[in-house]
Amino acid sequence: MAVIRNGCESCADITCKSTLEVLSQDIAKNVNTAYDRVRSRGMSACLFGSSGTCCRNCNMGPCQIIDGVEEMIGICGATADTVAARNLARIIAAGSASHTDHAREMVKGFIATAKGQTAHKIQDVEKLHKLATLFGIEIEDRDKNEIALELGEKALAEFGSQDDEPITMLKRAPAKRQALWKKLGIEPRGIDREVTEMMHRTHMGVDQEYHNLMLQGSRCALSDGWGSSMLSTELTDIMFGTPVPRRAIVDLGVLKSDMVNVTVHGHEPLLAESLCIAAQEPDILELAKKAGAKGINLAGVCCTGNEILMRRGIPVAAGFIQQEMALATGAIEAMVVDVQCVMQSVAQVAKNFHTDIITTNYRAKMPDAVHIQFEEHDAMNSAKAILTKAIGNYKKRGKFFIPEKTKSDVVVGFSHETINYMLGGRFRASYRPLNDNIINGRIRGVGAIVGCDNYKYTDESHEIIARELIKNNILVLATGCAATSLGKAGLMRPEAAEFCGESLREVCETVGMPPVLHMGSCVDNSRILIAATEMVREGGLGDDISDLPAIGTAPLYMSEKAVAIGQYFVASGAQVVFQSLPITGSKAFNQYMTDGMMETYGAHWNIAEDPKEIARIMIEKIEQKRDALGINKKAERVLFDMEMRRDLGSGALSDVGCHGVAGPR
Ligand code: SF4
Ligand code: MSK
Repeated sequence: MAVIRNGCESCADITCKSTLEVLSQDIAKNVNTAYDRVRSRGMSACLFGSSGTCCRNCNMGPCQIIDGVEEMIGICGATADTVAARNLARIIAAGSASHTDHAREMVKGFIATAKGQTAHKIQDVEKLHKLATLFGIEIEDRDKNEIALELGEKALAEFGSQDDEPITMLKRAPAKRQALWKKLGIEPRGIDREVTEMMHRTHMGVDQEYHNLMLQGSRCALSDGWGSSMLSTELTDIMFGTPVPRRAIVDLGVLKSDMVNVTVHGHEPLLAESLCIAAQEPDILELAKKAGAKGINLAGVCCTGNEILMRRGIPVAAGFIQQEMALATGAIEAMVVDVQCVMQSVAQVAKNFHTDIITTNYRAKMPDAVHIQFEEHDAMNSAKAILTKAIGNYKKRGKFFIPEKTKSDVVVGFSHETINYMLGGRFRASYRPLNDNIINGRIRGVGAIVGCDNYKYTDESHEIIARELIKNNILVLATGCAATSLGKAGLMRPEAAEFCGESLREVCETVGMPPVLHMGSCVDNSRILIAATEMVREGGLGDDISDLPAIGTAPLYMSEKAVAIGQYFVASGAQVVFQSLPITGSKAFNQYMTDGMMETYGAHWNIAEDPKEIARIMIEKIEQKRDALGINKKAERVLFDMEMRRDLGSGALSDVGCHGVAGPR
């Protein structure tokens, strides 16, 4: 029984309006949420677990280690430094493996599409040619599907490569960074190989030196960021279209009282894209009408939501922490899930209502859910079977509550290409205007807010950080559930320029863009790597990512994937700030991660709990980079004259459509 949602000692207060509205309804009185479970457990988290010093890597243990206490080292002699480093390295391996397995499915779907075996088509031929050229594939006078097939096969080979050659995408990084990785011996080879080697090196009695463990930790994370995640993002764009700015809506108010509500939750967009197509098929619409509904209302949850939001303008109902609340509306006929970030509790919440939880991937089943396997080669029939099941539930819907007024407008779809066109124009697409605006101080720098939601900290954290950053003229890039939360906060509308400092406001108003740019799902953090590389390539801001006035944060991280992302950012030269990391049980390792890594990578991890403190650190680091670049002379206030406005305005959102953004497809 769950009524007390606020005031829980182990979790932060809920401030989200739609969550509070839904949970205060009578129909939600039996819904048990993550907040309730923390409260009812009545115990705080294990200190050894939270500080990274519990080892269960062999059966002589588990061993709980206390740093500096001789009797409290492992039975095998492992110290707190070794155990904390091994544990963190395994988190990175698990996070990288998740992105990698997701990416492999996307590459296989891409190959099937190139062979004409799916309902999809190769859409972005320009990007196909660019990537094919990077992979050394001939493009002249060749059919797009033939090129795509060769590209897909070469991409797939990178997963299992046994050569000692670096993965292909690494060539996209700044030359100086590539040279550093080579010198350190951490250029990723086969993508799967780095995860396997990480798991091997953390087995009992293998690598027992934390610097050395973290070299492989970096290589493993880089194989994710510059390997699997980047491949996934790029091939998904080629197949489903590279995102362009479009308007959409987010929050629980996107559910519809007179339609069959189907939420799509998880990560791999192959399923979601197929559902989008199937939901418009005449036979499915007819079936919905027969059931008394006006049609099918698809809505996203978590990162699948971000994928279809970016490419189709399909609304997002909820981020990670709201998945139970979405069900508690009683208005959802089916929640269709695939992999990652699906709480097991959703099947229990659904039991209170007419809702089916439909698992669709053989890798991810759950007790009390219905399983309908999604077959990529028979995608339309799979998608129709899922929708038919959902339609069958519509008549069974009982009392429900949709917080209809709680929804926010957003403009999304800021791929790195869009940022290029947006500021430079389609015919002279470049990052020059962005770099120039950073150099002249109108934009002080770039802050990335990424990652999950987490019941442990206030759900306003993303918003607090973003508001501080834009107030201080820092442009914000967002991905994952952080992006959903910032959309809900109203910061992804061009009108949010009013919350910016004066000079960022001028830039946003001139271009017509929001000060917080939605760049996609959690695999799409690779877009941020590319954007950073483009800024370096454009010139004037140093010759490596570590020179840029840019920094990232995942303030409410929950998933192991976020740690892998944090480490590939750091190893790529970008500083990050997290609210916590399970490394504090080892003084030396903690010191290395939060300071010592600077010497190796020109970047390190920062830890701060309070969102305002996170923002302060981000601003301070950005100003330090500006000082080092010599661009921190007190910026004269330069008002935009007509010529400047023409320069900026000629590009962008007018070209790619932000003043006249696309609506939902
Ligand atoms: Fe204990 Fe060492 Fe085994 Fe870990 S590997 S459980 S520290 S004996
Ligand atoms: S879904 S990894 S909760 S961002 Fe990508 Fe959201 Fe974090 Fe999952």
